[in-house]
Amino acid sequence: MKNDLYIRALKGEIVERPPVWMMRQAGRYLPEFQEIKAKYDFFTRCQTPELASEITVQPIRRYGMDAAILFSDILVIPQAMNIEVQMKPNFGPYLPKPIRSQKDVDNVIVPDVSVALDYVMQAIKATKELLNDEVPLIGFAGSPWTILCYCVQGQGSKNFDIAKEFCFTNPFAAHQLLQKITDTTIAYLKAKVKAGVDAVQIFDSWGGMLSPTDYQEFSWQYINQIIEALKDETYVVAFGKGCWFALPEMARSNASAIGIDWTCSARNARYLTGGNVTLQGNFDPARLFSPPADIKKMVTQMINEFGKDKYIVNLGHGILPNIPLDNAKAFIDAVKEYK
Ligand code: 1CP
Repeated sequence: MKNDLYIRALKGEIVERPPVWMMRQAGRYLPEFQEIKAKYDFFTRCQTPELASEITVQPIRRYGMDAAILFSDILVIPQAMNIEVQMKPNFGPYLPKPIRSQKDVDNVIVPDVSVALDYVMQAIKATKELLNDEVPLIGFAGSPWTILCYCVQGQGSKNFDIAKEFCFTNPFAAHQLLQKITDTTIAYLKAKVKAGVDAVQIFDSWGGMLSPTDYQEFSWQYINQIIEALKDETYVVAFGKGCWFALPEMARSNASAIGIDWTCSARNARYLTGGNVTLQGNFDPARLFSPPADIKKMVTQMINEFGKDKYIVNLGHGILPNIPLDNAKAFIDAVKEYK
């Protein structure tokens, strides 16, 4: 690997400067992505290796981040499990037959991922060729809880109230569903590693919807199963949005790094994780609307606060679709210029 800064940070090695990439960097704000998006619908882009690999490398070509993340979506998992998932333009994910009963859970399958998600493995192989060992490739999956949220709610939500109602009125069925998603995700991430990804990230985007106690029961124990199953094969990064309360527990796990959202200070994140774990984050994505010169100052300060070692510079959540190109560039450049 010509640029292995990201891997070295995951190993906790001393580095000249921290590595940088941006969550949701592939697809969203780049004009070259918008061109492809205008021609092909969402799942065609995911399922065509030439398109998925091209979208994956677009941000690397333009900005030179230290890692690429495969263009795909967390919802390819429920789709492979026999749950219909549509991606509606200007609306987002839509699942016409949400899971609401034990019978619905019984109908969910744990698929052979090497068949059902072979297109993802082909996309990884095509991307590795395009990347030509310049930078590592990150594979990802949603946490079982976050996937359950969509499966039960049927669409995005501000509070995932129906998903929580299902868990609290029918915990037996909810845990069965979570275990099926976990088993599928483990097989899926193992196949991704075999296909060539250099690390994997688990997105628990909606973990912060749960109380600390419910987080342990409905989210963390399943994420931890995934970490334990993958830890000897690759680096696992766990990112939970709104999950600062679980940082001590996360830091005790075998994850190689922990993602931090922007509501937690660097100092608090280091304190809660014991100071010895690699952390990733946590620039407020909306702060990329500030003028480029201000972005650079804030990024330098963020690195000083986290410390340059055991640290991966990132946003605290995905980049917003309407961020000016020069502002994204200022974010990446500030890290590369860090002394
Ligand atoms: O047509 C389109 O382009 C639709 C927009 C889009 C894109 C570009 C969706 C629909 N998914 C994606 C790609 C995607 N999704 C990636 C690829 C790599 C990248 O962009 O860098 C990744 C990593 C994801 C992960 C994802 N999808 C998450 C977890 C991360 C996060 O942002 O919290 C979640 C929650 C989703 C669900 C999803 N897919 C798409 C949308 C609009 C949403 C969110 C809907 C909601 O708010 O509930």
